[in-house]
Amino acid sequence: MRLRKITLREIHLPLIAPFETSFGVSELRRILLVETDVDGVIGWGESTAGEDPYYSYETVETAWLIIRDYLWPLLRGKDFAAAADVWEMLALVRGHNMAKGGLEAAIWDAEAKQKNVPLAKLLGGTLDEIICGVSIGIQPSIDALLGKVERELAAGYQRIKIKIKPGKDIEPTRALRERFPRIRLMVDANSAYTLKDAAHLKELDAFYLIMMEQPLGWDDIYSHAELQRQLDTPICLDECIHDYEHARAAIEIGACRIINIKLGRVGGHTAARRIHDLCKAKGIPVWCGGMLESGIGRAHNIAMSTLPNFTLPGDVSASKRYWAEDIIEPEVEVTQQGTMRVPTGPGIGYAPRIDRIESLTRRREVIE
Ligand code: OSB
Ligand code: MG
Repeated sequence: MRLRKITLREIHLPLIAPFETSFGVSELRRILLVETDVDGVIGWGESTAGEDPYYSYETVETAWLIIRDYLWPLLRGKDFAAAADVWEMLALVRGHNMAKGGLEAAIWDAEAKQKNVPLAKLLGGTLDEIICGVSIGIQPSIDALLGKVERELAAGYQRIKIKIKPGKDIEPTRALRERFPRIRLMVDANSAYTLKDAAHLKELDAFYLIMMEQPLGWDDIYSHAELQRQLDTPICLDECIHDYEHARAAIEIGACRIINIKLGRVGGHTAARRIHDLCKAKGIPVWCGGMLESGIGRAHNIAMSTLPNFTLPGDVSASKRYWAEDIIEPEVEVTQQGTMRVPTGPGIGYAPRIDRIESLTRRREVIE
């Protein structure tokens, strides 16, 4: 296989409602789509880099530059046997996993299409239905939050995650737990606390959460181990886990009992699968995180979630929770049981709507 051409596009897609986390509010997604031509077969990927360097240091701008000026030259004119070999070929570039992940995922889609198999199968996925949860941004009031959770539960979602930050943590969680005593509930702080808040975070133990996601520093594995020793609630790491070695360190020192795998954060399917396999061997359950992706990134998340250790509901939810109209066909839908059926067509199994993508495109560059 040889990569012949890359087309980068930045599309602008307004969220149907603002999404607030401890690091800011997102209303309009700027999304970097990566189209790869692999021996004439087209594959699609999405870089999950954000508009601003707040979740991680990457942005749409940095990912674009890294793909064009550093990743493309590493692949140009080179033969490889499979998409699984691409991650290693990009190793010269340190970090920039969201840039790598968007490109690498597109090559996986192309290989699956070339072989006429679903991407999930090519990855070694074994599940034909995946389980889904929702991530709910910080709400203006507790009533607004309760109403929102009620609607998501009625839609069938199996797990509710709420975003928290100092001052908007204990009370919303308490209110939800009182109203819905039996649901699978969790919180995600996106690194809004420090170890000085340990006693405060310990108050959340009273609400028997299935986990607390990334309470401390985005790159601080060690402090999470100190915190985990003080909490009954399992810690799940998100931001901290950039690669296999971080996952191994976190597990070995007891910094978490669960890991959220995001394709972009770890640099694509090959890296994600390695982390998945490590967690499986160590008895650490994983689930698929989300980054407010368009249908392209969402489709890759679904394929990844078919690996056998994705035993907890992921932040993989229906297109219509985010977009008035998605950029793929059909849109991603969830069943009344809070599951998704994995598509059986070749590659990601959802067709990019080229006309719609073109009309949303603000910037385009062909690299060959
Ligand atoms: O921490 O999981 C996160 C969105 C943007 C940045 C970080 C996170 C999130 C979410 C949304 O929680 C998940 C989704 O796509 O639904
Ligand atoms: Mg998170």
